[in-house]
Amino acid sequence: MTRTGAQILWECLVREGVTDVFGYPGGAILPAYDAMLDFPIRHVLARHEQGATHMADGYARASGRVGVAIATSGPGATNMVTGIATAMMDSSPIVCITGQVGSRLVGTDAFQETDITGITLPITKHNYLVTRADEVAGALREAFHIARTGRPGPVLVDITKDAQQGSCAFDWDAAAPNLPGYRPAGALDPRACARALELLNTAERPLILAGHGIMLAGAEDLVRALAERAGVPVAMTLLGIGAFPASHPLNLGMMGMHGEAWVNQAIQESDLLVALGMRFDDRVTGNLKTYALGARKIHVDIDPAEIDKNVRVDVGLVADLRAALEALLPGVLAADRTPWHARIHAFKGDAAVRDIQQLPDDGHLYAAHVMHDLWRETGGAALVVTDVGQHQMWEAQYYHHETSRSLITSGGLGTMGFALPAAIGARLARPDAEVWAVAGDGGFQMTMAELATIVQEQLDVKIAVVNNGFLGMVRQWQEFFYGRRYAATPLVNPDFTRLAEAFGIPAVTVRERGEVVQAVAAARAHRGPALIEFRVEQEDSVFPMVPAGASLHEMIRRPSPIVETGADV
Ligand SMILES: Cc1cc2nc3c(=O)[nH]c(=O)nc-3n(C[C@H](O)[C@H](O)[C@H](O)COP(=O)(O)OP(=O)(O)OC[C@H]3O[C@@H](n4cnc5c(N)ncnc54)[C@H](O)[C@@H]3O)c2cc1C
Ligand SMILES: Cc1ncc(C[n+]2csc(CCOP(=O)(O)OP(=O)(O)O)c2C)c(N)n1
Ligand SMILES: [Mg+2]
Repeated sequence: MTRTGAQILWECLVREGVTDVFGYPGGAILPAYDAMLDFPIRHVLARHEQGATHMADGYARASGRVGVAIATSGPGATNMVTGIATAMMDSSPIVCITGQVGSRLVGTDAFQETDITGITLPITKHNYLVTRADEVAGALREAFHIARTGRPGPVLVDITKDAQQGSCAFDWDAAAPNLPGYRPAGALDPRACARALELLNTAERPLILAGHGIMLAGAEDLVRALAERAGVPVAMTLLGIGAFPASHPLNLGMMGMHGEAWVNQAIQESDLLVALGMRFDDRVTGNLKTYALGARKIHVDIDPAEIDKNVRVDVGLVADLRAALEALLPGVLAADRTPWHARIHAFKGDAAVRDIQQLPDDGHLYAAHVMHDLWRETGGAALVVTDVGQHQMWEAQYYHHETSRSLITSGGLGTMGFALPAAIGARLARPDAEVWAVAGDGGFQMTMAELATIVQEQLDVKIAVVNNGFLGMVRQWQEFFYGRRYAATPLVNPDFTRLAEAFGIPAVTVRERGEVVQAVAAARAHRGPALIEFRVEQEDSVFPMVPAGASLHEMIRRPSPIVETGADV
């Protein structure tokens, strides 16, 4: 069967199960776009290639399937860089396809030539430069295999224009991946398993640190079984939120820089940390020299590079988490750890009265209230995609996620502009889900052109813009650590409601707490996209906070009873 390289590209995508791709055309990828029309593929036209890669990423995180983005050479390819790095840091499986100048022009500074495989080498799991039609199928099949297996991640396939135009025989089977050096998951070491069980069964104050890898492994049920059988409380990383139900009695909440005080205190007092699919990010550990000094540590991770990388552990199990837990569970003894639970409960102390939720409506609109009301009004069942900043932390604290893959957020790279496009991808992946993009006024403006994509594709994405008139998270650091010198953080914003309306999206502004529920209800009742701008307190801060580099127990607690903000004085 003879096919052009461009036809082989789509034939392979279809056989890999791809139904939706996100992209932006241009000269070097035109043969591929032309061939696309003959295949059962839905193409979503982004307004910027960064948006297309975040869409593919959101699609992957919402569904567990590989997301696909496509762009032209040169500026199209370089615009993808931020989205690729975002996916790399958070282990998200995407395949990015770029057009490249003709193979004989490579290296001549041809029009729109850029060395995208060179540029993305450190931010992809793997990448390919394909210069012949007969290499297209093999590269694509490997790309999908590498993106989705082992520790997932982004793979880029750069295809020269002549490779798209040239013809060759197409043989799917002959193009099957053959990667002898690639071992996606290691075999379990029985001695390490036995040691892990010994530590777990004899611990008095164990704690599970639940990470993103639980969802990537599809091991939510096994983690729950482990926690329940052994009575082990569960703390979550930002990206682990949703892996264990928020309402479960063993769920403590988020750990780390903006984690709850009792969670960090429990970590510091624990005698065994069981780290499952998490990578001890610095936002999680604080100062490593003082991190959980009294605790033995078991670390299960599919990537051997993560074991002993930041935190030295007593037992490292390099394996897929599902396989590891299946092996461990039969040896886990049932245990009553009530005294430990009671101790953690005591850590909570006055945290409840410090919590902003306890405050009566004092006429101010706090972002935390918005998140709380959004949670209540959506019954905790929405798929929320957040941007980066204060609103992201408030969402993590006050929207309680019961189900896996219901919070999508850029954790490792912390990419502003992520929310809106990633929500588009999530909505396409899960058309039945109620999808909310929650963005700050700063980050929203980085990718707000994707409102046009939402309208063109007729997608039902609800949007909450949390407008505090600041690059809030940076302002908070300036307030705490730079003597309130607000260098380049105040924002003069457009009128977000009129902006949305210009795109054809209905919008309202909410200024008071009493209006939040009604606005959310109206947005939910509307079929199609809707935007709510929340004008929140301008100089509010996220608490608790472990200052960068401080020990986990040295938190700046929520002031009691409440933050006096600039507007109050
Ligand atoms: C403004 C801001 C503030 C933040 N504050 C906090 C905070 O307070 N607390 C917090 O927790 N985070 C915070 N973060 C996020 C933080 O930077 C990290 O992104 C996050 O902690 C990483 O979580 P993780 O280790 O669970 O996930 P990832 O970084 O995605 O790591 C997943 C791990 O799972 C492993 N894995 C993948 N697949 C499998 C498998 N099948 N089996 C076994 N293992 C697997 C991977 O190898 C990897 O080691 C913040 C981010 C921002 C932007
Ligand atoms: C692309 C990018 N540039 C800069 C930053 C640094 N940064 C982190 S949070 C933040 C402020 C975000 O402001 P906004 O979107 O208004 O959200 P808020 O913190 O006010 O909720 C900035 C500038 C970043 N994370 N990403
Ligand atoms: Mg802001």
